[in-house]
Amino acid sequence: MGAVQGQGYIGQALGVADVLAVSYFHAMRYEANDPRWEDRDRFLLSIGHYAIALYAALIEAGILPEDELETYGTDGSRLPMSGMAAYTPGMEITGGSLGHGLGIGVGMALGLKRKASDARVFTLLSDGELGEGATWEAALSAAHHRLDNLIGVVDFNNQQADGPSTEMLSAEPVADKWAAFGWHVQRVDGNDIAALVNAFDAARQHPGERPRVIVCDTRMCKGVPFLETREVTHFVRVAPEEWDKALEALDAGRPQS
Ligand SMILES: Cc1ncc(C[n+]2csc(CCOP(=O)(O)OP(=O)(O)O)c2C)c(N)n1
Ligand SMILES: [Mg+2]
Repeated sequence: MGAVQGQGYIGQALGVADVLAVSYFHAMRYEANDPRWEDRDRFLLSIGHYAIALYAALIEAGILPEDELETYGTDGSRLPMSGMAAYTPGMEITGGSLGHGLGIGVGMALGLKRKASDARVFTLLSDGELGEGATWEAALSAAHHRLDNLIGVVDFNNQQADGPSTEMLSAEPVADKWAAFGWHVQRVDGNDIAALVNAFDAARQHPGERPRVIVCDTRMCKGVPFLETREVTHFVRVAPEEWDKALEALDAGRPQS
């Protein structure tokens, strides 16, 4: 998709791909041919600029057709650059105005409980969003309402628009903060599939009546070494001749099955 458009938030997408893989192919319940199925687990993309990453997951999951990938970011496409619920099957919310996803997740989780549903709400948020007051208001509400059906997933890539999050407005010690707000907390290497599988299992199975959060330390541009080492990664610039090299690096790193 990035190569088609010549741009895109591919640093974020590569960093969070493992988290999405475990979410969609291990942790979540859904029907690919019925994205509005009432009993589905909801996946909320608070960080609308990560849409390119979620489209890839939705294509792999069979919710979106693969040939639509070529239309990414073009006029009339169902795959706009920032995630929008009105356009895309499987896109539960219109995120992108940052800081709102967790609050929406609290509302949905509360609603599902009132309907006696056992569906879960997964909300993917970013380290940059930990600098938004509304995120912590939502965190407070989730614990107050004992929302054990809400799973927050933080993509902690330690990057935001102006530089490393820990230097811009640090949320550390981040696990302690979630715990103080009453959440069941885990912090894992977000590019380690086995660690993610364990964390998602533990989050789903934890018996306490508490919301749960998985803070995932991820690496921007993961899997493409010549991009991983670039200094400015919020919006990584990829030269026209570099797209093929990036795809080759990803193919070379593919695990043997
Ligand atoms: C409320 C709000 N403020 C500012 C922005 C502009 N903005 C878009 S992405 C971004 C960076 C946010 O941090 P994070 O999501 O951690 O960035 P990344 O990891 O993608 O670099 C900002 C400030 C926005 N979309 N919404
Ligand atoms: Mg970030």
